[in-house]
Amino acid sequence: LSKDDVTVVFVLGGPGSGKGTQCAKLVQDFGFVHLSAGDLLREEQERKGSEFGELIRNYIKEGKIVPMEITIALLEKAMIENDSNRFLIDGFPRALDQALQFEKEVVESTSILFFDCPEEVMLQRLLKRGETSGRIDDNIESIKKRFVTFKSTSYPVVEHYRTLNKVHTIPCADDVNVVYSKVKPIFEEMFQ
Ligand code: UP5
Ligand code: MG
Repeated sequence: LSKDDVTVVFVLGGPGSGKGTQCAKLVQDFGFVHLSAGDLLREEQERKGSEFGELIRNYIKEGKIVPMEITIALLEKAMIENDSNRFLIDGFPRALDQALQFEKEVVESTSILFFDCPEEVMLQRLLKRGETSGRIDDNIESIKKRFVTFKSTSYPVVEHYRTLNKVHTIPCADDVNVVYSKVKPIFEEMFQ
């Protein structure tokens, strides 16, 4: 795939920062296809006959990053299957080597959205969602591990792209619609 033909926006931010929620709104207004790396991994984990099911489950529960060969293969497959040229890639890359590998193997990113959120806010959102989500990582032990991984390994991806001037940072502790009112103009400017 070439950057001239395919637009990829990486949507990054800590666990519970609202990546999925904001992507759903962008899909409606801007016709992007939303690919959540976490959702793709959860689907693969549940797929009968998957050789990675058990591994993915363990990594997610421990808040660890699944080996990138698996995630990149799932993303690449989803991009090829989707007949679109605009993708929001949500929750990936989660480590610098993943960013470099994806851009080498699949396509270079156009832009990065970074949802910046205090941990306390993310914690409350995830605990609340955990009452009904059924996600094996929406419990206090897993959430704490996810925060550690985000700070140590995933946040450096944002810093990397900042040096390339590709990052749009959005504070996201406010209501969903207030956050979106900051995201929308960025997309209008870039993609309309
Ligand atoms: N909510 C959202 N916005 C709100 C707002 N403004 N005000 C009030 N409430 C708000 O939102 C989370 C919750 O908060 C929801 O209940 C929502 O209604 C509410 P959501 O939009 O789901 O936030 P999001 O940032 O998408 O949170 P998520 O939990 O999905 O983030 P994670 O990054 O933790 O999860 P992900 O699914 O991306 O990854 C899960 C695991 O998969 C990782 O920990 C890792 O083990 C593995 N993984 C990989 O190994 N590699 C990858 O590339 C991707 C994932
Ligand atoms: Mg999500």
